[in-house]
Amino acid sequence: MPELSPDQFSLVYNMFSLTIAAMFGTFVFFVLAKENIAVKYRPAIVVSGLVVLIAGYHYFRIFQSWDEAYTIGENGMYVATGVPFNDAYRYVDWLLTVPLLLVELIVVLALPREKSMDLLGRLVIASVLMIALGYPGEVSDSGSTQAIFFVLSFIPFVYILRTLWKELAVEIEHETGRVKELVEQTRMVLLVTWMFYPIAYLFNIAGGTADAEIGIQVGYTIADIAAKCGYGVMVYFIAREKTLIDSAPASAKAAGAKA
Ligand SMILES: *C/C=C(C)/C=C/C=C(C)/C=C/C1=C(C)CCCC1(C)C
Repeated sequence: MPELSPDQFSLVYNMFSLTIAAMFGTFVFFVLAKENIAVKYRPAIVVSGLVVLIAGYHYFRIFQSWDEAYTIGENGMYVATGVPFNDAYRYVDWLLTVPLLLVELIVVLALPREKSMDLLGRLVIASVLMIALGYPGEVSDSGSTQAIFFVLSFIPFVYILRTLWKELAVEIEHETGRVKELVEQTRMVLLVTWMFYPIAYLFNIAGGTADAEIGIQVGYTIADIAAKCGYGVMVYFIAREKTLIDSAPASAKAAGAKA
């Protein structure tokens, strides 16, 4: 654990605190907003709520672990207490939440059952592999181990993004108007936010300096808020729009389809 200046320590401390607030705040939003959504799309909102609840809990533990890992030394810098900072909370969190994020999207699209199951099966397996293969590199101090597991984890990462991009493009063609726009935007949010993770991971390879440690923690934290809260709210917008369309009279639906 590198020595940190008070500003560096506080930046991470405050980012963790902000993330706890964002996760639980978004959870309350989903609980309240669920009522606006037709029963058919509600599971997507329930899963979005689960994701931010699970992540909020893990951030609480990550926050505690950060606080226990450092103490103020005689030189006024933050030094390691000897209690290791627990990276496993983050990876356990991803192992649970990443497949659920993919479920959110597939459920709200309401694809034909067989298509949903096929896509989900492949994406969930790939996402579990991606996280499980990233972990040994994240906790290793050896540059070559970090690099090898980066590459191994990157393979399922590309597979997921490519599958979502290509296969969802076909499904998006069937959507119209506002829903189509929202699905395209949500897919883009997923792509951009997920790219933050391998970039933040690269700070590991840059070495165990204070700046690298800050880059990793702040990078993952910003990515988690965007990829869970921001993306979850996008999924809610899709569900809301589909609810409105489904409950509109048939004539309005036809007009909507033409627009
Ligand atoms: C809410 C948490 C999310 C969306 C986490 C996503 C995590 C990734 C996309 C992680 C990807 C990684 C690589 C592609 C290579 C290096 C190791 C990882 C696990 C950081």
